[in-house]
Amino acid sequence: MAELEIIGVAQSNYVWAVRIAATEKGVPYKFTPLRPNTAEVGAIHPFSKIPVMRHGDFELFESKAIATYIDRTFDGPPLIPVEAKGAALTEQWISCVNTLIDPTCVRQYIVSYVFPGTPDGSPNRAKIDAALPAMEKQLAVLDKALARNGHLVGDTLTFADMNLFPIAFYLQRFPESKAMVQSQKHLTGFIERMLARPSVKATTPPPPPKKD
Ligand SMILES: N[C@@H](CCC(=O)N[C@@H](CS)C(=O)NCC(=O)O)C(=O)O
Repeated sequence: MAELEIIGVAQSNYVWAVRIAATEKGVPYKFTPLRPNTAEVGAIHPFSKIPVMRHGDFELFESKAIATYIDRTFDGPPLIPVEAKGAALTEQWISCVNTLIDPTCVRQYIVSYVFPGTPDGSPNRAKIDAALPAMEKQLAVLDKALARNGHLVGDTLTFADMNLFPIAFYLQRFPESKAMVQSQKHLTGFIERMLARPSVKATTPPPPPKKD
């Protein structure tokens, strides 16, 4: 069988989730580090976002679609439960994280620190402060969900957990969100357990360079 190729930037939460998924599934893959909005990525993704995937002559974009393809194509532990309720709950949490939590926690809050777009490059305080009330509520929802069994769905790891983990990990890097995560013990425990997994250790992106 052709080698799977995952394309994107290692630091992207969506790329990281897909790499964790391939590793959990036990699928060897080639990682091609390419930025969004490059010709190669744009040749696969119509809006030139990452991750994109190639497997032989089959090309795919969207992280959930890529994870589903990996799950159904290769042998290995299921990333998405086969039975209807588990599959639906996995879909539910992926959709919730991608449409509600990522826009607030990553695109609004984290991006305002990392790519602030301010004249002097300082964090965009207005955008950060505006995100905080929604983030409080969102992290409390995640904590409650994780309180049941330590996973978002059932009592085993699914792609819903893999999809959430990179966001939760990055939230620990910034002051307000670090404090919020620390106040949610089930979310903190989830991050610690995920960090101990070989799939996460094998795919963790290098830390950002220290600023002077
Ligand atoms: N729904 C997409 C989201 C992908 C996405 O937004 N990727 C970001 C990086 S984390 C990106 O490519 N951003 C570049 C841009 O929007 O121009 C997925 O699940 O793959």
